[in-house]
Order: sequence, then structure tokens, then C-alpha cells
Amino acid sequence: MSKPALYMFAISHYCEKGRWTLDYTGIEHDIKYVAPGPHFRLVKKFKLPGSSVPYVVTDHEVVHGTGDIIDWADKHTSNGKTLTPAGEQGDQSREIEKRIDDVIGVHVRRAFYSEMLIEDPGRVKKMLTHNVSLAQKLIVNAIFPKLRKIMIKRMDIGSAQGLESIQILEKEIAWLDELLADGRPFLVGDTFSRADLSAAALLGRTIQPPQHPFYDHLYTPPKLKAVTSEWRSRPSLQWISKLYEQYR
Ligand SMILES: N[C@@H](CCC(=O)N[C@@H](CS)C(=O)NCC(=O)O)C(=O)O
Repeated sequence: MSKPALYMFAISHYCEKGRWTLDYTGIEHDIKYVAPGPHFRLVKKFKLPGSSVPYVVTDHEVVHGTGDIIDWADKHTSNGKTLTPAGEQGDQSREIEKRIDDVIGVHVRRAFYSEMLIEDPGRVKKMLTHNVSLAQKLIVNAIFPKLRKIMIKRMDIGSAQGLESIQILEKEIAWLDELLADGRPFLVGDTFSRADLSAAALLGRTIQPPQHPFYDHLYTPPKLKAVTSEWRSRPSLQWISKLYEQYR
């Protein structure tokens, strides 16, 4: 039986969530780096329900999306660690995870690309092709102007949108600060769960934790950096730094 393969974009924070899940549950895996653009070809090959990464491919199944990857990892854990608490706390952790995925994940990405795809597209191209095969690099080089337009349209990128995403993230940080205000170590119950891992992987990208496996290549563009430097001292971001120290 071959090892499960994790298909991912090197720089994606959702992919960091998927990878951290496999690492945390001790599931040995190979990483297959794909680049945006060439990744569309794999949708048909693996009969994916959508084009997004990450997904896990095993000899028997394809597990698409970070929520399903966590469910799958809970069942296949090799070190006994799981990410979904039993009973009601499991539902609570999924609810919080969903808000983090749907709001924080989306707006962190839009805040980054709204500055970088407009002001520094060359750097985006370089980051998107990090670690991929030469063939994929050549494809991305050839299609980048078109790919950039598609990304701008699909993610609704622009200067005003970037500022809007920052405002939305401020509210989400306030929400997390409030949840953590009583000094609790975890968002739900008394163990590290999918809610905590999601918050750390998706919002943590803004503070570039040194334990992040892609740390050497994480980059925050200057205007956004001025904002995220302020966020560092917020209780939720400090808590995320500690989660990276202890669990990554
Ligand atoms: N809810 C999904 C979101 C994943 C996602 O948005 N992935 C982005 C990369 S950050 C992607 O693959 N975009 C390209 C596409 O959708 O074709 C998950 O949790 O897996």
C-alpha cells in the first residue's frame, strides 16, 4: 500500500491546515506540490468535486477539502491523536471551524492578493510556482497574465476589497479575542481541536509563525504588514503563536 499523497499549493493557508492535520495525527504522507492553473487538470483525473486544494489521495479514496481531511485523519490517526471532540463539543468545534474557513480563510487570502496581485504580480508568480515541477513552472509562466485575471475575478481582488477584508478580519479577531477572554487554552473543551487548528493555520498566516513549514518563503506585502504587525499583540494572535509553538 502506498503512502497517502497530499496535493497542495505550497503557499496556501488552507493547505497548511490540511498538512498540519496529517502531521498532528501522525499520518505519514507524500506531498505533491501543484501550481494554480495546472491544478485544473487534476480535477478530472481524481474525479474531484471541485478544483480546490488540498486533497488527500490514497489507494482507495480521494478526500477533498480540509474539513473532510480532518474527519478522515481522525479515523486513520497513527498516534491516537484526533481533532474532533466527542458529542456536543464536536459540533461546537465544527461550527467554529466553519466560520474560520468561510470568513477568516477567505479574507486573509483576499487581503494578501489584493495588495500583491495588483502591486507585485511577479512575486506572486514566483510564490505560486515554488516547489513545483519544471513543466508546471513553464505552464504558469506562459499563462500567468490570464491566470492573474482569473484569480482577480474569482477572488474579487482590488484595493477597496483588500481594505474591506482587513475590516472583516478585525471583527473576526475581536470575536476570537472575546472567546478567549476567560483565559481558556482552547476554543472548545479542554483539548486541542479542529477549531484551534483552523484558527491557527488560517489566521496565523498573518503573523508568519517560525514553526510554519513554509516559513522561509512566507511573505507579507508592506501595507498589509503595517496592519498585521499591530495584530501581533492581540490576545488571539498571541494564542495562535503559542499553538504553533506547542502543536506544530
Ligand atoms: N474550503 C476549502 C477551501 C480551499 C481553498 O480555497 N483552496 C484554494 C487555495 S487557498 C484553491 O485551491 N484555489 C484554487 C481553486 O479553487 O481552483 C478547504 O477547506 O479545503
